[in-house]
Parts: sequence; structure tokens; C-alpha cells
Amino acid sequence: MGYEQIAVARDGGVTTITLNRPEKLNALTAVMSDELIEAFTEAREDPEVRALVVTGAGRGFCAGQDLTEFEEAYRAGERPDIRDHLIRTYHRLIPLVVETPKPVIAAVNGVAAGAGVSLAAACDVRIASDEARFTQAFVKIGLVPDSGGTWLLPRVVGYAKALELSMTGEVIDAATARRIGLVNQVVPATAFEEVVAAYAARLAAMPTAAIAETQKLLREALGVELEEALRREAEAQARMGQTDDHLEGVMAFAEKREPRFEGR
Ligand code: LHQ
Repeated sequence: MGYEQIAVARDGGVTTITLNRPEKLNALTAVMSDELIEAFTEAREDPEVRALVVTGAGRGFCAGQDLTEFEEAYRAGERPDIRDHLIRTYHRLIPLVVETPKPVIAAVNGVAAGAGVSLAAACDVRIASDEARFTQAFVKIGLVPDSGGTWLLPRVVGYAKALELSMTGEVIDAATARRIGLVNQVVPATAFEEVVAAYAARLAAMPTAAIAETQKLLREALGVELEEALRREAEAQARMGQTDDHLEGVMAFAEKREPRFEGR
């Protein structure tokens, strides 16, 4: 389908979803949320898609909720219930990103604020341009972190840092984000697209069935006892042991050649 506020492109097994409101630093509207949900759903269901990249057009990654969507109502003296908006947008989008059974890379090209940080944190890997900045901006407008911010950020940077960033709304640069583990790597802006493309292609060539199971196991292991984690690992491993990719991996090792994985 044609999109208004995002762009979707395919290159081999990699789908790139670009937030496309550069003049507003890709602030999230209800329309953009719906389009992201549609694009993620399609990519999830398409067996040819083996890795995803989420990025922003222009100088921003995502400035969070488009505040003008609320401004008009506030000026008119209305106080719309934010909960309804959250349920209709982020409560559908964020779990969909987290649970996508394929590697999802946030290519954070520029500033990420509020729900933009949540969107990046919902991805599996974050690669930042050295021009990226991050702010848990919610507190600056008298709000609590939403869009999964209370759940995602502590899992990425730990409780203490998540709480500090959420209480201060401090803007941190890419190097600081790397130091606290908010991003996996920082790349000079001039090499950014090339590095992201190579990283995505590398992930797309991996045994993607095993990656899907790995994502789920790690995510769920944070909430279960060791015994239960061991049981789930064994169950998943029994399934993976039956895949063509497992056989191919072992054969390639024995034959001293590169494996050719097909995701099954
Ligand atoms: C924007 C935005 C934006 C609209 C930049 N909206 N236009 C959920 C439900 C309900 C309510 C509220 O929240 C939520 C979840 C959330 O995400 S809350 C957090 C919402 N986001 C923010 O509070 C961030 C607001 N933006 C900023 O603090 C700055 O723009 C950052 C730090 C992101 C970037 O600063 P600069 O690089 O100096 O850029 P800028 O401020 O000049 O922005 C460029 C343009 O983008 C500008 O428009 P203009 O027409 O004046 O050129 C901004 O108004 C627009 N823009 N963020 N969220």
C-alpha cells in the first residue's frame, strides 16, 4: 500500500521502514502509528523479509508524540484522555516491534525523544549516527514515560540510569548513549547508511529461525526462574536441532566453508 508518513523499501532480505516527516523530526502521529503497524505486520508475515531497519528521514530519528495533535484541543479548553490515544497507538505498535520474530535494527540517524526513544528501545539492536541525541522528554511536559518507556529502558540501560534519564529528561549525545549501553555502536554520519546496510545484510544472512527463538527466549527469561528458562531453552533447542539451518551450520563447519542459511 502507499504510505503518507512513512516509506518502506526492500533490498534483498532487508526491509527498511523510514519515518518520513523530516520537517517535524518524524514526530509520531496517529496516522504514522497506523502505517507503522501495517508495515511491521506485512514485514513480519513476508517470509522473504529476514531483517528490518527502522530509521528517520532528514536530521531526526523520531521526536516522539506529535504534540500538535493535542495542542489544538488544549487551546480549545479540552483535556482529552491520553490513555485512549496510547491504547489506540503505542499499545499496538510497541509490542508488535518487540515481538517481531526477525532482527529489527533501529538506525538512529538523529535526535530521538520520548516515544522515539521507546521505539528505538523496542528494537533488537540500536546503531546510532554520531549526530544522534536522546532525551526521555516526557518529564519536560509533565508526563510519565509511556509507549513502553518504563519497561523497555530499564531492560536496555538498567534501572538506575533509566530512572535518572526519565526524571531529568536530560539530552544525551551518541557517545554517552554508547557508554551507558543505550546504543550498541556509534558510527560517523558519513558512513552511517553503509554500516547499517552491512549490519542488516549480515543479520539477514543468519539462521533467522534460531534468531526468532533467541529473541523470545531472552525476552521471556527476564521474567522466569532458572529452571523454567532451562526448560524453555531445551524445548526451543529441540526444535532448532531439526532445522535445515542447523544441519547446514554443522556441515559448513566440518567442511571448512561459509554456511548458507535459509531461515528454516
Ligand atoms: C515537533 C516535535 C514534536 C511536534 C519537534 N511534536 N513537532 C504520548 C501521548 C500524549 C501526549 C504526549 O506524549 C506522548 C508520548 C511522548 O512522546 S511525550 C514526548 C513528546 N516529545 C517531546 O516532548 C519532544 C519535543 N521536541 C523537542 O524537545 C525538540 O524538538 C528536540 C529535542 C526533539 C529537538 O530539538 P531541535 O533539534 O532544537 O529541533 P526543533 O525543536 O527546532 O524542532 C524542529 C521542528 O520539529 C520544529 O518545528 P518548526 O515548525 O518550529 O521548525 C518543532 O516544533 C518540531 N517538533 N518535536 N514532538
